[in-house]
Amino acid sequence: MASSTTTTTTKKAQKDQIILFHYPYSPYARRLTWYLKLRGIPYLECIQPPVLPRPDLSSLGISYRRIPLISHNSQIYLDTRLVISHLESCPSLAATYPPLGSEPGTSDLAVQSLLSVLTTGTDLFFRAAELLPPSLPLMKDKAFLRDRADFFPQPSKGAADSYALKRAEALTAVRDAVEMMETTILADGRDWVLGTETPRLADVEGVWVFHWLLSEKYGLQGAVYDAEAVNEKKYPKVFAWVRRFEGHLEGLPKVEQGKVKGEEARGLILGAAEDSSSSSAEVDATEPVVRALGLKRGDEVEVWPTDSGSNHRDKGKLVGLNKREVVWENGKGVKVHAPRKGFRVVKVAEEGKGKL
Ligand SMILES: N[C@@H](CCC(=O)N[C@@H](CS)C(=O)NCC(=O)O)C(=O)O
Repeated sequence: MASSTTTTTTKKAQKDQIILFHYPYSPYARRLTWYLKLRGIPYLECIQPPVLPRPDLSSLGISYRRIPLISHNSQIYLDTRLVISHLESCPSLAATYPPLGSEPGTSDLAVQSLLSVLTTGTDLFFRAAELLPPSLPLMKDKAFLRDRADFFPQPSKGAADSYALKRAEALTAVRDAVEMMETTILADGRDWVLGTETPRLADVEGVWVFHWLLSEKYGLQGAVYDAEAVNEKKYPKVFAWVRRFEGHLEGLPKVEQGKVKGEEARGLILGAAEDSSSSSAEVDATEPVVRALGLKRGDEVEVWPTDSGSNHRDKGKLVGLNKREVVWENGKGVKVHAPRKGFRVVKVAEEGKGKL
């Protein structure tokens, strides 16, 4: 949302240094830049091309193809769900930048978590993506369309739904989510999801898909192609919430410290990768997947997301695995963290022992 300056100075790795790898029109990336801005957490950005290849990431030994991802203290964190929960629970950041999430043991935390499930754990994002207007220049770009055919789960053979029906179903799914927000959480006219003075993590979790589709300034114009289904008269509270959120973010000071090119980002990350060897993650022997696979620290594992971009799989030596995350060290010596939710971990079969 905010613009940033280009820096030419060479940067040194600093404590709590965050590098955000993204491209600005990614709605998932916006979810993260808003989160960082609301907390006031500074970061460097390393802008990535919207389609593969992404040599900046391959040179760090990363096959994962989704955007955004971050490095924090030279370790890589994949997927906004893990990035946010990692930043929320990081004690050194919390000392300066108070967390945005709700307290454990509260119904507010349930609302926050369920909104996260709605926007990142259901098919809502995929349905919203089906509403990308065909008039968009990107939608006429063959290279982009080929690239995204590798990213999105492909329909099963024989599913020959018409384009019009697919879009109508997508709009129906989006309409239902808008209606749910209008008639439940926002129904009493509150400004923010939890009735707070300013937006909290629950707002970030909830608003980003709606903002992507409905914002007049930054949204996908023409995505909601049938104004009869979703319009401001029918859903005034949702439209006002999206606008209020955008206005609030625009009023905050910027937190980007500048841009770094891939080479500089790589220098910062690889240069300090050895210092990050004291990762606290351990392999939790009580985890069902650890038991099922007989996993131990140091085992060679393969990890990939199951909902999209599943053709891009990472391998490395297992460092830790618990309820929240799996951590491995890749061939470049970089520690990579992925969430357990939405990711699969398997042990790489040893030569001659057959596949798992
Ligand atoms: N669950 C992931 C989803 C991320 C995602 O789907 N990002 C989209 C961009 S909005 C993406 O990676 N698209 C394909 C690409 O850019 O290569 C997250 O929370 O980070």
